[in-house]
Amino acid sequence: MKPVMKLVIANKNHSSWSLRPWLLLTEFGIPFEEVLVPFGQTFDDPEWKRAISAFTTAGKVPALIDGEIKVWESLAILDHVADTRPDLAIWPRDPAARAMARSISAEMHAGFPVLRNACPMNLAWVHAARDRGPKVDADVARICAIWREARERFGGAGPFLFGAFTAADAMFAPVTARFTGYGIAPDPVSVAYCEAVQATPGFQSWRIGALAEPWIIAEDEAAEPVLTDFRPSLSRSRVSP
Ligand SMILES: N[C@@H](CCC(=O)N[C@@H](CS)C(=O)NCC(=O)O)C(=O)O
Repeated sequence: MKPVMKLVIANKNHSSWSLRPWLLLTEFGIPFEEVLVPFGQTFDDPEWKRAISAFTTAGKVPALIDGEIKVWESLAILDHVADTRPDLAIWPRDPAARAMARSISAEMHAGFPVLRNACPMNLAWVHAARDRGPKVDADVARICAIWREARERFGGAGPFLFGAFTAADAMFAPVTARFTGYGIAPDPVSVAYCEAVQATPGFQSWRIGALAEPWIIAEDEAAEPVLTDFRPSLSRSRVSP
């Protein structure tokens, strides 16, 4: 029998890229073994790099090991999973919806660096809304336009971008965490969409794991006042409101 796939990830509180395939596999009920290699004090910790290189030459997470096959880059992992499970609508079946889902997933994978740098994913904290500058606003506006268009054209009866949960939602899940964590709530569609993704059993289970982690990575904790701290005993570098 083929061994179960191994998904190599890092800290659930911080590793936004790891969240994508983990959420996809979990939401579709696809069995996998989780291998969590915690970051060191920093993202380029040499010990972590050594440990992760046992799984992937890319030296980054996520990475998927499916028997003899190794896949890295979150989007490629989602595609590989979809290839191995044609019985599941991991990408939407309708060609127009599928084309849009693939386009926006690629746009997400390659884009929005300003928002990502300004608002690192940290599930332990909620920060107050504030002006983060026109470049962050531009990223947010484009993301909201994508979500509105997908919901209007293909949302149908379900709460996700293409109605039922698909790989596109897995790609955008970390951005929903950034929106919630930094008080970014520009319109009702984006607020409802963030709530829908974060209400999935997969996201809730990831969050429970994240909040139970004992690790802090100071370089990825935004030096902004914290409104809500879900790990008060651990957050040591925060700025008090
Ligand atoms: N484009 C990659 C990005 C992977 C990535 O940057 N992962 C981060 C963790 S969220 C990482 O491994 N950082 C460690 C490093 O860059 O050394 C993907 O989609 O998988």
